[in-house]
Amino acid sequence: MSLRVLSLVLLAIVVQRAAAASKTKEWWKDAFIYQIYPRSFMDSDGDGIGDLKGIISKLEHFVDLNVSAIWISPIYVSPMADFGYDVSNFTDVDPTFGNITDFSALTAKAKALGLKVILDFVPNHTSDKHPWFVNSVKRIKPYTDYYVWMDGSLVNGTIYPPNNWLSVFGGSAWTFNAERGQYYLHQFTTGQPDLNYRSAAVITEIDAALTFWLDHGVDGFRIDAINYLFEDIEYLDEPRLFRPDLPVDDYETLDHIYSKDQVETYTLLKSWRKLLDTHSKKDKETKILLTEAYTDMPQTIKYYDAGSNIPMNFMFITPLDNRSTTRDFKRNIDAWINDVPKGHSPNWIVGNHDQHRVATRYGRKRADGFLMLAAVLPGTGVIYYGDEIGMEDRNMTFNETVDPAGCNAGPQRYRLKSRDPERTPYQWDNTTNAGFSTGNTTWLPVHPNYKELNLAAQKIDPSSHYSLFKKLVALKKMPIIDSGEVEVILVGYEVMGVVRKSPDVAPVVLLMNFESYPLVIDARTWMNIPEEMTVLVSSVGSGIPSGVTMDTTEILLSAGASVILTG
Ligand SMILES: *[C@@H]1O[C@H](CO)[C@@H](O)[C@H](O)[C@H]1NC(C)=O
Ligand SMILES: *[C@@H]1O[C@H](CO)[C@@H](O)[C@H](O)[C@H]1NC(C)=O
Ligand SMILES: *[C@@H]1O[C@H](CO)[C@@H](O)[C@H](O)[C@H]1NC(C)=O
Ligand SMILES: *[C@@H]1O[C@H](CO)[C@@H](O)[C@H](O)[C@H]1NC(C)=O
Ligand SMILES: *[C@@H]1O[C@H](CO)[C@@H](O)[C@H](O)[C@H]1NC(C)=O
Ligand SMILES: *[C@@H]1O[C@H](CO)[C@@H](O)[C@H](O)[C@H]1NC(C)=O
Ligand SMILES: *[C@@H]1O[C@H](CO)[C@@H](O)[C@H](O)[C@H]1NC(C)=O
Ligand SMILES: *[C@@H]1O[C@H](CO)[C@@H](O)[C@H](O)[C@H]1NC(C)=O
Ligand SMILES: *[C@@H]1O[C@H](CO)[C@@H](O)[C@H](O)[C@H]1NC(C)=O
Ligand SMILES: CC(=O)N[C@H]1CO[C@H](CO)[C@@H](O)[C@@H]1O
Ligand SMILES: [Ca+2]
Ligand SMILES: [Ca+2]
Repeated sequence: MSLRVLSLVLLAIVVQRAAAASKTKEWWKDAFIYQIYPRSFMDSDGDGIGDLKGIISKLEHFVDLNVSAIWISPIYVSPMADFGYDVSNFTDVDPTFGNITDFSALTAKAKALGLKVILDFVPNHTSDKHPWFVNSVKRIKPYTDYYVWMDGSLVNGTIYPPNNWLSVFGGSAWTFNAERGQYYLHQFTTGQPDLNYRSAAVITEIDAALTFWLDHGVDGFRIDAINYLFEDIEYLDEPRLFRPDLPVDDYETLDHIYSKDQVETYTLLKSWRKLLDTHSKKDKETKILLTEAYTDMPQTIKYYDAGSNIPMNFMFITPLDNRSTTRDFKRNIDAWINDVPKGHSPNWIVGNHDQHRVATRYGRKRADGFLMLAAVLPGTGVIYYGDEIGMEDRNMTFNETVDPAGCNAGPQRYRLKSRDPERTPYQWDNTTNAGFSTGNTTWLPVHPNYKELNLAAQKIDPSSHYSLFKKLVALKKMPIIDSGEVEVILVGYEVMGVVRKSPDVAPVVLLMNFESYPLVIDARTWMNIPEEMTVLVSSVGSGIPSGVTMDTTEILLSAGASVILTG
């Protein structure tokens, strides 16, 4: 066989592989998902709070970025004690955000634009204003056992909670209800009673709610706080941890062996998987589940087999300070790539509404590096609104604090707990309220840096965060990212490198300088890559222009800078 024929045969094989791959390709596997915090995205009516019509008016932004899906934080009817994570009706939209007609308009327009819509679902608890809870207090059937009710213990005429469990937001996880004469469990605020998932009626109600939204055109759900769904039925005290640095009623002072991560969770998730699958068949497109559980690696991986497509990987988020080393990152990335079960893919969460913004966690310079890492590694990347323009936290005074997690912590400690700093309005342009609202005030103050840091300014700047992120979305769709070999290499302990290789195509290489000083590195020797490579993208302020050819034996990376090379 001549060389020419051989190469034609090889080409045919390659093409065939690509065709087979694209047939089984799931839309969310080599994609970016964009989280919208609806109160803060776009306000259509000037009341200072973002809403569904606001989101609809900005859907083109996602088409422009070319992200695959938006995930919308809760929009359900809610007294807003926890800004929508306290639901009082699972099958209707809160008037703050609009109504169900607006929601249907949103999914219809999104569909027309080729965008998927994922809804945040909050199954652990409802609001205490939910009619189910109101009826449960009165022991009205069938609601009597919809919640976790327990008798208190009476000691010398005083009534005490059934056990020592603590709420995530501080204080006892139990609140006495005088009308019913019992305590109810609330793993979050007192206004968020935990549903009782040992009640078949509750499971039926929740299934009905999921079905309702699938019928309204959603492409999947992000399940909030899934590992809090079940509690051990013995209700024993949880072991105390030695934490003299914390107040005695701080959540972190207990080892939550009975109130979190119970095995029953996985069985319940499987039933939701089945429910979604019937709709996938109907719509001929996979409905997906993202699961949120801040827990250890083995518990997280188990969610894949129970039906989660994206058991959220918080490894970029949980090292909340700058102390994590390149070695820690490499170990964790390797674990995620190796431990994900066959047929599934990893995911990389850059930020969310519960954590300081990536630009604040890692500093402006390093933040781009984490977006680049989420793009270069295989699997799904998830960003939080504003990450694409490098939005930063805004400090709040205690008076400005509205988040229950911050308010409950009091004026001395609120900064440690409040999530308001990462929830400020989106910075569209340099006009009043950053173009977010025409109102006189906004529900949280706009970050004062909006005059310089905004989408409009970045759109006309080819070296902005926005321009960088657009290139990363395109990079994520390259076949080598989905299916090429992955190698994480430390260049010394100061630089982390990721090499992606695939037969017959040029490698893609990411280099991240973790240090706050410039470094000259010989990446070629460390990483076994070509001597000459072209810059695909670089972090803002790195001083490295896109498109230039670099000598990989001698790469200068300024403090915190990252670069992606190919060729
Ligand atoms: C957006 O992504 C799709 C694939 O998901 C691709 O076909 C299309 O070319 C991309 N659009 C742009 C403008 O890059
Ligand atoms: C939720 O709202 C819908 C629409 O207003 C209503 O039909 C339904 O009864 C409500 N559900 C509950 C449990 O109140
Ligand atoms: C939703 O609000 C719009 C006005 O914004 C109105 O036209 C529509 O009838 C409302 N739909 C429902 C179901 O109330
Ligand atoms: C209850 O009262 C008795 C008698 O006054 C006392 O000895 C005991 O310590 C009290 N127990 C608690 C838990 O306060
Ligand atoms: C991390 O470092 C950057 C500067 O490199 C700094 O701006 C940021 O505040 C630091 N974050 C923490 C939590 O220490
Ligand atoms: C925000 O508050 C923290 C903690 O008090 C402080 O270290 C930091 O400098 C403040 N940042 C700004 C931009 O004011
Ligand atoms: C905080 O608010 C209270 C009452 O609303 C007011 O009395 C106080 O002066 C405010 N403090 C600051 C620092 O703004
Ligand atoms: C905004 O403030 C102006 C001037 O104080 C006032 O006339 C107007 O009614 C206010 N608008 C709203 C929506 O509150
Ligand atoms: C506001 O932004 C526009 C472009 O988006 C720019 O032309 C204008 O100079 C900016 N104005 C100020 C005051 O910065
Ligand atoms: C991590 C976390 O707690 N996420 C959400 C869990 O649920 C609570 C209560 O609904 C929300 O406040 C959090 O945002
Ligand atoms: Ca509004
Ligand atoms: Ca629970």
